[in-house]
Amino acid sequence: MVRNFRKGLFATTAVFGVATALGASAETLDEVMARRGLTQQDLVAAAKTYTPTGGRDEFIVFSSGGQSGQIMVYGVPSMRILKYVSVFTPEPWQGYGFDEESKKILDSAKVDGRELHWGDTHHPALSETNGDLDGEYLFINDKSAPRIGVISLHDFETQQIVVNPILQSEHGGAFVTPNSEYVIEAAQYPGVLGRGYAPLSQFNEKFRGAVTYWKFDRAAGRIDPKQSFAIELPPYSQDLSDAGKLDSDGWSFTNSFCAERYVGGIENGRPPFEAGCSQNDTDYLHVINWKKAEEVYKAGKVTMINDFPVISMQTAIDEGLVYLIAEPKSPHGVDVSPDGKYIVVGGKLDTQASVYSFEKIMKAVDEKKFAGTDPYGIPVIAMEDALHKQVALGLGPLHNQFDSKPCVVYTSLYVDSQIAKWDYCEGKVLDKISIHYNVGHLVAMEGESEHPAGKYLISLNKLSIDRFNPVGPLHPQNHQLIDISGDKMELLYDMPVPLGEPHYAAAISADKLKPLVRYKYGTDSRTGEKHPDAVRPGQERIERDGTNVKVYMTAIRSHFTPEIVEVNEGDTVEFVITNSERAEDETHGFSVSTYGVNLSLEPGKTATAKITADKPGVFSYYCTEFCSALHLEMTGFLAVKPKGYVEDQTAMAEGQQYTKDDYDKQTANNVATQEVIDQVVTYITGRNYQDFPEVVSLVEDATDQLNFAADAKTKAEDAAAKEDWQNATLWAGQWWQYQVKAADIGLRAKTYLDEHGAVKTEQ
Ligand code: CUK
Ligand code: CUA
Repeated sequence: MVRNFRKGLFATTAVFGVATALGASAETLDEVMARRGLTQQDLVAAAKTYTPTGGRDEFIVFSSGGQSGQIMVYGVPSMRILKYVSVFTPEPWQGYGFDEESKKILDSAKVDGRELHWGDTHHPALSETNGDLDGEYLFINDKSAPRIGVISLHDFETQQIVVNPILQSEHGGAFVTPNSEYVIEAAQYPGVLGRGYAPLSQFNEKFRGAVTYWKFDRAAGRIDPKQSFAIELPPYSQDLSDAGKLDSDGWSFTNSFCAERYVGGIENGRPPFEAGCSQNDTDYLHVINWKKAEEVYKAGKVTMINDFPVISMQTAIDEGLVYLIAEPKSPHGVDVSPDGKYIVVGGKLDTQASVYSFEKIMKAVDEKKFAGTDPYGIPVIAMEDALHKQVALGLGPLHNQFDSKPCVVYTSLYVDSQIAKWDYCEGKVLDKISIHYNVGHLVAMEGESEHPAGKYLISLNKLSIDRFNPVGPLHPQNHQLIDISGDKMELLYDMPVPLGEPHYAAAISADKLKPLVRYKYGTDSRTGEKHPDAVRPGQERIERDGTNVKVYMTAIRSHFTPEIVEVNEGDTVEFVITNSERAEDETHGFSVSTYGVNLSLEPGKTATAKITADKPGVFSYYCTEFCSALHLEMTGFLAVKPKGYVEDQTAMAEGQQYTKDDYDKQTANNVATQEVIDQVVTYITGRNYQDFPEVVSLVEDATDQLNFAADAKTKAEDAAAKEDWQNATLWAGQWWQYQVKAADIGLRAKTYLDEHGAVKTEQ
């Protein structure tokens, strides 16, 4: 074993030697190009996206996961997927919806008492400070049930889900105001506010849309429903929204696609919704003064619906909160330019994109220059009084994203399967690129902030048709990476997305994200607070209160404490487990066979698995992450005694008997192992390791393990003094286990120092 350690220590150098030798005899670049049929242009694209081993990405994308109810996180330009963050859907790997802590979040996400096991995520929004992305929080909507999820980017976990009390359907969320004061959520399909009933024949009178402004409490990192409000809107089928910024800060914009207020009914011989909702040439852009609406709400001029404050349409008209502007046929995306001066709208059934001027809109509002009112009395501003430019782009303009270059915007053309690059100030097309196929949203790096970062654009395509190896009738979607740094757009990479149908994605500079490496000891990750039942090693115990059994447990490589839990049939058992590791990435799992339990215990985290022991038997629990060489040994038994079972007092029969020889062999091995550890320690402490925070934390971890080793050593020696060779040998074995872990961490630290150019220090 000792020899193996030495091998491990020096193997790295040998491996590098071999790799170099192989490289010399490998194919040349020309040969690879010929064999794979690659062009010069392909090579340039590859060089722009290829990320060598150990390399990191410049941007991080948070893509909606559509029907999965999750969010997909990937890097740009490599397009490597890094994580799925579960929001509305249980996800076993991360224990989301399996530990009691996260079940509370999913419980609070019930709608009308109904537990929902999925969500339709469309629009992620990153939190902003002064109009720029700050990398702290992420919000996302569920279109199928009107909900918003709040994700902390400190650990990429869902912290909260709020259910909209008045909407039955939503789509125009999540969009944030420039200091994340509010998260905007607009309705989609009209309903009776409060999810009530009215006959469809009274659609015009009883059905409504609305926009909700969810107050975000930055200090708490949560939406505060008690400070949130909504504004009642006509039943126009509101669609996307965006918040104003700079010049237009304090205002928000929401479009709509069925101002016809058409109600279909194919079964009764009526033309379908699609005919009735696209009959008129225009729909309405809603222009809303949310700052003023906030004052109106605070002044109490609201109606309570399902205990939620709603500003009625009449109040909104009286107070001058809402205006309408005609927008071309069945619009979809509405996006405010980085300087806040323009609002760009794509009309799905129009070939043009329309650019509205905020200055002109304000002029009409100030001069009360209206073309009339809608059927509900809301002032309508004439399109020509608000329009800056209209530009013919192609068929099916949907969504818009802004470049770092002034006045440059990119618009997706769904029907044409193209992206148009154009100048919204001058109103001219600059370039077009074909994509494969049917693009929905598109995302440019930080393209929604006041300071877009440019460089890359991703086309989020709905269909992939024939792009990838076939996997049956259900195809992945296709995210295509486009280089936008030059005058011409350049397609770089296709990424299949096999999760759900992504709609929008948000992209941020990677250096703005500062996620945790480990939790503070004993953290309930779902609240971010200290878990009341977290224990440290040595404090583990089993407590019984009637038929409730609580197991205060720790997990560390490679054992749970306690390892045997005995309960009675019918007991409720709660395993509250703290991962007492400090080492980066040393996550343990916890499963109880046949009981449907899986926890994810990242270093420092505390989580609870709760079961009803309704089936007598002996069930193993085990760690579900391959955490060390002795991972398979990270196990234990839950013994569920049948009702009325009478104990019989037999002592534990050992499978193996140990002698003094065994003990001596083990201790000799341990002493030799210690020499190797000492060498590694000398190596590390002989270098400026304290300049490397990563290494400092590894050294702390190793020190922890060595302290455990010392403790096991004492136990072994005590047993040996009593000539109890059984326990002496077993404890000596455990002493060695801790040494192995310390050595493993020490080697990680040594490798890190070697790779990061640590220098020798004076001893
Ligand atoms: S929507 Cu799907 S492509 Cu929900 Cu933003 Cu336009
Ligand atoms: Cu812990 Cu495997």
